[in-house]
Amino acid sequence: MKKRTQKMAALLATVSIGAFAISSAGMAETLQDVMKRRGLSENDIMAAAKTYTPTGKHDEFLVFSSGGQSGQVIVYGIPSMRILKYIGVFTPEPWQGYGFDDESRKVLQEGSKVDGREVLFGDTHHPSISETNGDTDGQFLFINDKNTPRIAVIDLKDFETKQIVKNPIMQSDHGGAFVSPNSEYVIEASQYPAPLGGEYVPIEQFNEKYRGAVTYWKFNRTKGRIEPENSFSIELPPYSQDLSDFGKGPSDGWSFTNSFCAERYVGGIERGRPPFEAGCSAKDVDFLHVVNWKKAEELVKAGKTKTISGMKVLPLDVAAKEGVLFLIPEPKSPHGADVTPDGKYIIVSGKLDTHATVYSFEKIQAAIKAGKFSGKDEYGVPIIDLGASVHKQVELGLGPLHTQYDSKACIAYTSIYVDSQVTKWDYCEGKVLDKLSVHYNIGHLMAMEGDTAHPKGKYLVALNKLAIDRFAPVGPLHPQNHQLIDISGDKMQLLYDMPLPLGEPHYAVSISTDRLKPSIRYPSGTNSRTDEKSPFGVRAGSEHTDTKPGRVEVFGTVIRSHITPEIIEANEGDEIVIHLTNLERAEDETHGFAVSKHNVNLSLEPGKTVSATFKANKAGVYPYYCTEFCSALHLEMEGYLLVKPANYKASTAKGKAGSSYTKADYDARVKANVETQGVIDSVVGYITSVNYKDFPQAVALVEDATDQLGFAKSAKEKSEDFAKKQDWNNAMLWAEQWFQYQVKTADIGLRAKTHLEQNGAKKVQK
Ligand code: K7E
Ligand code: CUA
Repeated sequence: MKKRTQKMAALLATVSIGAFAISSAGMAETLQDVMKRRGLSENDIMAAAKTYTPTGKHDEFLVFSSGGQSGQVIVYGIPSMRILKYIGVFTPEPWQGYGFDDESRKVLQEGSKVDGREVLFGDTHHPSISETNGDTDGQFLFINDKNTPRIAVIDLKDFETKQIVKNPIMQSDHGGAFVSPNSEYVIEASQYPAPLGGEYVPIEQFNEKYRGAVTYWKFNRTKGRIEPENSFSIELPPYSQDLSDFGKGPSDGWSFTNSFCAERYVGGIERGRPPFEAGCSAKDVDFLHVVNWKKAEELVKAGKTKTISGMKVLPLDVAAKEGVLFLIPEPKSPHGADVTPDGKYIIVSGKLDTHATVYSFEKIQAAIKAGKFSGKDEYGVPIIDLGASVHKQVELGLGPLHTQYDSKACIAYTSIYVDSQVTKWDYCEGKVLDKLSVHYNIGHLMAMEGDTAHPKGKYLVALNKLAIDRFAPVGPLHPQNHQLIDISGDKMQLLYDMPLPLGEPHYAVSISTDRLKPSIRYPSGTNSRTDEKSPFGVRAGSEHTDTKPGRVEVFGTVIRSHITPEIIEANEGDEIVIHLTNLERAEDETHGFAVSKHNVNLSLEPGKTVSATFKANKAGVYPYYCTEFCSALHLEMEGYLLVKPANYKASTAKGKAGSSYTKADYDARVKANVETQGVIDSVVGYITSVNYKDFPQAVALVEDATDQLGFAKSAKEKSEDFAKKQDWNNAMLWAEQWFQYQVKTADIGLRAKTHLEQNGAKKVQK
């Protein structure tokens, strides 16, 4: 017993000598020595200095990257390139309990149940942050799934997926998710033409019956949800629509979607036909779709739509006739349509052309107004003359793809796929300014807030398709490679290679960290997937279990370091429903909950209520436990699910569980507790002797410590009550629980003390 108290005192002592220990170590090598030993140049050191982020310092920008086929979103910081989180979106993610608790499974299943099948992966391509006046506002994140056309809504208050909407008319998508300047709509354009609504039509009727489409999903910002009933689509010709962007400023109210395979070619290698790749690139131009979505919105309101699979669709002939849809030729098999920050231009690059084309919105409007069309396509859509709408065409390199913008006026960066380069250029003057080689075969690229009305410049990330020789080999499947580039000067400088172990990430978006205001806890008893109070949340002391024939329903809680209840009894074949509420208020005090040999794994962040429903299909003894190392007694955060066989008769055999204790044990425990209180008092003495109230982090820790001390007090009272009744067993056990709360108090107190010492707390006059 005494030993534990001594340990605590030793712990306290290490805190105060820690600073000395650090300064005495590592004196031997100089910076030059390290550079020599590791073969680093001065340029390397400069790059390191520009990215290295010391302990405790935060990144200037956060990035939300597509996780590709992993169906997740990857969150990392810039300039450190440290990964902070994977957000489960279209795929179950066990650590976050995503797809394992009933609440999140509902979100996932709403999006993953497709015509009776369950699709548990997503090919995520383009994330997009909600915008206000064309600038990212940090409230919501959207991302599309190309394979099973869907859009997910992630709330950036807690970085959790809240909603997945399936597109009922498309069979694949690509041109999403991108938001209108005030996030009224999230756009999603189809990729591979197919009959709208998903019916079967022979491929020979491709031109007549196969179609593309673009969907405008109505977003309700107050509710934080997409409203399918207020959303609409526009039917498009069966060209392979590709990427989309919304206009802003002067072009607000319009959207732009490029396309490839305007040839409408259908391959069939096995039938002796040349492949898709030959037929889809045979002609010199494809079409940029120019859409007046505000006008489309009016026509939808006026009832000019037909309904396909529950979706309001503006028919192609109506869109063509009513001035909603126009086409402009674009050279050759383009990829990417990116509106400039001022909304005056749209840049499209041809994968098989060395040029980027800068379209002028003003010229496009003039041509439309004057009715100056070079003709119509087969579906009656007016075609605007390329020459009449172009501002500049600039030769950038082999295989230009995507474009992002700088904080400096007229400066753009375009990814050059075949050359594996980034080209920096001036789209106003049509001049190339700089080129930087990357490794290898860059796809998208991303500048800080580089697709908004006010890009931040500073850094650029190259999202490369191949990693080849950049990292230590880890087998035939290579990591992805995001390369960080400094764009603050005239010349671009490569700073850092980050391997990403999830892929393939197509696009990423960034935001100034200070624009994000995520919460650190939920109001107690919250269903985080609906943002509402859970009907299953309980407070401390009102935990209970409802048992009915065939069903056991537990309303429990978790808090350092126990789960209530600790024993759950059921019969073989019962349905078991466990609702748990995390009673913690303290930051980062997440508990987990897993049941032996069952597919149950929950994550309970402070305040959250989650539920698990499963079948106890086999009799046995199943330990359950907390999966997060939450406290010193985390391993003891455990319990038993006891599943009795059918027709089980209680055994008459005598049994015993645990040890028994005497008065001497109790007295020794109490004596040790009193000494521990002395240690706690000294920590409290230090904290209250400094200006801890000026440190919000310390204040939060002190609040938590005060909570724990309150629990210690009530355990102490219980032990004293049992002592009065000379029930030494229970008296000793409650005295031990009293000690456990003291340990938690001391642990938190020491954390506060360290924080205060490291952040320069000052003595105050009492
Ligand atoms: Cu891979 Cu935007 Cu889907 Cu280009 S996309 S690279
Ligand atoms: Cu709670 Cu470990």
